[in-house]
Amino acid sequence: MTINTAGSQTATFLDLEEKYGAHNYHPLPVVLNKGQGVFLWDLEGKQYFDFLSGYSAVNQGHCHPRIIAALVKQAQKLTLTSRAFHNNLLGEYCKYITGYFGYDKVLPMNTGVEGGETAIKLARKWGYINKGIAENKAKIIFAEHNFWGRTLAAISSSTDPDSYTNFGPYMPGFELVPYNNLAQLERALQDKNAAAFMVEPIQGEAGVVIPDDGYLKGVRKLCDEHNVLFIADEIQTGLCRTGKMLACDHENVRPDILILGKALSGGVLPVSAVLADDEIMLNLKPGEHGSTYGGNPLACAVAMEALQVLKDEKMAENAEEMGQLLRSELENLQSPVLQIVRGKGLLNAIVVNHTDPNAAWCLCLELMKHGLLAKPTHGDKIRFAPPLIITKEQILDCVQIIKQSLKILE
Ligand code: IF1
Repeated sequence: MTINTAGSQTATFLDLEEKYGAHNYHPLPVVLNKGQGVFLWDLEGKQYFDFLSGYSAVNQGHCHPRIIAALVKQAQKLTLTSRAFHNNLLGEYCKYITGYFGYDKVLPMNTGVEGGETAIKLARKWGYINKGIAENKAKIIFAEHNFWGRTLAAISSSTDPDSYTNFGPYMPGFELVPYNNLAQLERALQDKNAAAFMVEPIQGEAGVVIPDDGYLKGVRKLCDEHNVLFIADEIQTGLCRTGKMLACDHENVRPDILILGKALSGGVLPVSAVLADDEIMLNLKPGEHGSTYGGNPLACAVAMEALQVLKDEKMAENAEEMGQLLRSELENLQSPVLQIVRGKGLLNAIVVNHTDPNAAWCLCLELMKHGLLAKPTHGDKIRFAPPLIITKEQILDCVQIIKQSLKILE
């Protein structure tokens, strides 16, 4: 891989990763060493707008002062007790987050995929105990083109060959239906062994695929009619990213199990959470699930501050307003290369219309050159998802960078 980097320092760091790190990513050739708000800086001191936000983990902006203060304060007192003992943060956090989202209970985990695994275990257990499904017959339904992580269970529900090839055999009891298709979902839910339907309210990795208005309401209705749990994976769409606190709020639907992650810690450390009411959550007895770091006091302190900041700084409202501005400005460019501009709030993507299969990658390199960092997803799509604190002036500056960068493809 030949890299034309400005500084030898960058080349040094890229070489270290190349030589000593697994090659499970293909990042843009930039080495960052500082982040603040909507900005990132590289080793040479060049400033960038961050249009990826850590895949929506940095909704509150890089190194948000209140979140960092909460981290530092707690880090000097107590970071981990394990769940073998109680600590003085977990109970307060459980009360705070269940009140914040309106559920009876929370099960704290770390990564998003652990949240997904936890939700599926809760759904299977509920299927056997509450729905009376025969032992080991529970079915979990997923939407095609879903993405919920990299574990063997997660890739067992994937339709992306890059995610599952040569990782078999796969988890049994998983079924797929087309996304945004209520008729096909209804057919699948008629199976008496169906325990849950797990779905992203907007499919992020698939390229910000937004279902028809009414889809989520339809999912809710069908799950009620067929006594199947509705699991919403809001790990990427939640926490103000789409212009509401949860993407489900756009249709006023309440999932039976809500999974959160990423921005739950404002990009500071892995924190995820699974929320559900007692009928589902209390099926789990002591010793049946957990994790070393789940519910650690450091994560509790950070998550409470990260959640409070979202409300105090009205980030959902700003995401809604800035997202509309970004999409309308991009459409007004009338660039022949910008085939589609789509999104909700500040979860947006463009589809690049060009004969060169590497056009999206080339555009991202050009954007990087002009001070904006974004990454292609699945070939021709580029996600535009800045931190939710971005201002109108910054959006307009970014549109100018995008306009200038598009010239390389026009
Ligand atoms: C990577 C993608 C995004 C997620 C949803 C669960 C998880 C994710 C909707 C699991 C994680 C991350 C994983 C990260 C890049 C990023 C990603 F490109 F991989 F697909 F956002 F779209 N549900 N998404 O988006 O959460 O275990 O990672 O904390 O694997 O490179 P996690």
